[in-house]
Amino acid sequence: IKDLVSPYLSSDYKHLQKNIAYHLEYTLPQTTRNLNLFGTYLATSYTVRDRLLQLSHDTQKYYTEKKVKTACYISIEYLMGRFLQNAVLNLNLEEEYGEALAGLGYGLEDIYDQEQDPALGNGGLGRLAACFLDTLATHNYPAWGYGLRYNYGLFKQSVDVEGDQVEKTDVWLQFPYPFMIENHFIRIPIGFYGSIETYVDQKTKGTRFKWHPSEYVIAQANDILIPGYGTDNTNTLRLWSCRPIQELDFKKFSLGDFKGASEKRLNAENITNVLYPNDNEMAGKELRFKQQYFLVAATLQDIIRRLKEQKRTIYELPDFAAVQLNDTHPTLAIPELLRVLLDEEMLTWDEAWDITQRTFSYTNHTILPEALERWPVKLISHLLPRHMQLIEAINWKFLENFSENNKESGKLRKKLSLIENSRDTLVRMAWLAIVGSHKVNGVSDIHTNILKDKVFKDFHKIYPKKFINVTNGVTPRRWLHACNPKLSELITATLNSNEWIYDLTHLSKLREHADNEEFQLKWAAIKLFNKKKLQKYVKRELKIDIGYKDVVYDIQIKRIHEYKRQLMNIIGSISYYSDLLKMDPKKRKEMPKRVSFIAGKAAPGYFVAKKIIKLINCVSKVINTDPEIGDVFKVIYLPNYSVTLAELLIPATDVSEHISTPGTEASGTSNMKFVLNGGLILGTLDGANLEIMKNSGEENVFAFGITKEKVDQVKQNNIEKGAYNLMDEKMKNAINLIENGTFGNIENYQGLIEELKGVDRYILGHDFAPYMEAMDRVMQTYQKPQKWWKMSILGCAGSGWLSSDRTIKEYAENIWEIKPCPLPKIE
Ligand code: 26M
Repeated sequence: IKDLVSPYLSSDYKHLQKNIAYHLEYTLPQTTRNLNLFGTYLATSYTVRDRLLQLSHDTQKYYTEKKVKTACYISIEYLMGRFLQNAVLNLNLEEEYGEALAGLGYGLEDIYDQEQDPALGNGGLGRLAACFLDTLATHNYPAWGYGLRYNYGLFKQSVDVEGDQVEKTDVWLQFPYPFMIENHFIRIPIGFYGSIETYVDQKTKGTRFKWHPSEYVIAQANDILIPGYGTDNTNTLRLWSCRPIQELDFKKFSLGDFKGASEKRLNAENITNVLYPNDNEMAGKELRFKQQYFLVAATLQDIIRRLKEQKRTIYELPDFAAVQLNDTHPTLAIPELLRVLLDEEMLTWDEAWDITQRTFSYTNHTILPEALERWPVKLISHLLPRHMQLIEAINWKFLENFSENNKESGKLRKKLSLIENSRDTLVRMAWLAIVGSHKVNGVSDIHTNILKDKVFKDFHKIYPKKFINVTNGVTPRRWLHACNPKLSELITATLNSNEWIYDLTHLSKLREHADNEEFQLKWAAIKLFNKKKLQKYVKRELKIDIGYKDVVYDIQIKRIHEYKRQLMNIIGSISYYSDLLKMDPKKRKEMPKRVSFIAGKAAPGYFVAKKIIKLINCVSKVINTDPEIGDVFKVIYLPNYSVTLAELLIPATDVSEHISTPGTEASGTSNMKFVLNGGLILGTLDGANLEIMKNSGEENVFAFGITKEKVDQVKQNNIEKGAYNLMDEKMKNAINLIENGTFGNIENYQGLIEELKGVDRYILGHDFAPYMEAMDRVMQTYQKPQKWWKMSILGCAGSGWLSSDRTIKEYAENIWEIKPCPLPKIE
């Protein structure tokens, strides 16, 4: 049968044209006689999808034959970015598609530009999941991604005339999304609410339980195929969407115990309607909890179905799938699997618990207390009564090991308990994830150490080997090869090979060119080219004229959060502006030029973050329109930050800011992307900054500020003496400018300024002077091109280990115990 379809998939450009024409005429309501850009993008995408489907079929068949163990990554978010360019590059068909489309009168770039970003994630956690999928396919690992297909992704952001963030719904499914394939054969019933039946098992005479949900919905599979770079292996990202149960589904799934009790409510809400826009903060909404259960219940049924299809027994589950929980959001998978094994597969508790622990592992991404998930026992009992019962049983059996006898161990039991008795009775999801997994990992050295010594200290004492570090990484395919084609070409030409694209350690060979003037000039010319592209974008979108030659492009792009300290950045800009104003105009004109870019969204309910955005915009307006300042200094806020915008910004950056309070940013991943693209880092001793310094050389990073060990002392001082009394004079002056109305009515910023003067939780005041001093070093260094470009090249040369390929190898070897399984090449 394969011979029937394979000729259709030839990669000759004339053939591609025929395929595109076919889809225009027969898949879309279009014709080849009146082409348009969007239609051609869709038709082109369908031809790519055809090829991926073929490869995916081959891949699944091969994995089944080889009986491989598979990694299953469960994540409530995936921030994939655009698909078409990535797929075309990974399939190595860029030339052919270029030619095919040129023949139809279109440029490849313009076709790529038609695609909108699927924004099914908030930030770092979702983007990391996307990088992992690229690596897993590229390195031929058998793997599945599981997530949710939200109808509405992360809101679109604009800024109004007052400088406030405005949110608009992201209706990404209003047009066809050609890379997502609804799989009509995979529909899974998911139950909620209901009651628990207790009965005696006739064989063993033991008590057994069965959950009878009173409501069901259907989980519908939507598959996105994930191509690897330079390989035929093609994995699947399966996104579940929720649909109401129909008469037919009842018959098919024979849900005999459904009593028709609440038929009306079945259609009342759609569980996968919207992505919660919180990042590093827990949204304690019932619907969010339903999303989490819906995701894991569908995923586990799917995994077990695939296991049984291969005629393997449930006891083999841990050798069939390694299930990674991306943060605690999918932690309900633990009681859910236990329920299936006990109540449906009729295993004993010990058997079921052993299988569960060997199947799961858990990654923590944050230590911020407000982000640690805790759900009310009341809510769980109502929605998932059997699961609550099981969580209690897990807790009880776990705490059995710690005696109640004396005061000390009583205290310990309280700390270890999965259930917290505060004002509300709450389940600590991270505790549940730790107890139910065989491995727990942090995402950078410093972060893992904090987990071991502080956040999960008591658990670390009990299970010292369970806790490991796996430092994050980023895919060099999207974050260098695709987004910075000129630099990619230069590296390939210099190293005489493109092997670095899938083995990034090859970049170390760039070290020998770091001092070479000719090479430095080529390197710098590419940066300038990318800056010009950004400068044009700013002119087109914001109608602001900025320079790009001999101007430092300084950027901070990430979600707006107090701990990330965008506020310190903008107060720094105010201070710099006020210094410039005080200068002799002649001297001012000779100052090195800088544009300071900031981008990032604020969670709609995070009022402090929204005030920070407003302040940035109001400061920007004053500075950018001040004739005294001219092009010496500009502050630009770029609305609607996205993966696609990052692909434009990162290659154009001279220096990027990663300035979180030490001990708060688990890792950060954009810092890695900047270094990879020859950007320098201005950063604190936090997250992955520290490891970048270690690998690229301390002298190649503009580091500043205290170590995390000193943070508590500074905070204490702030509380005792009042932060304002300890604050640096320059910062006081800048705050004074805000207070006297230079940037609009002070009432707009009330909460912000009070916090800074009072407690200053994120110790901006303490770090302000070193921050300004470090920025000064940046500006001074930029005046010495040979030094600057050497730092830039050495940074990149040391970034081999920042590849997610290295990260995934560690997961595969130390946690999942899976091996690459490359499809044999057919010549
Ligand atoms: C939780 C409950 C309800 C609604 C939303 C959430 C939630 C969603 C996303 C909580 C946290 C979320 O993301 C956290 C995150 O992105 N953390 C980042 O993870 C990156 C990858 O490991 C790290 O590099 C960043 O340092 C870390 O902040």
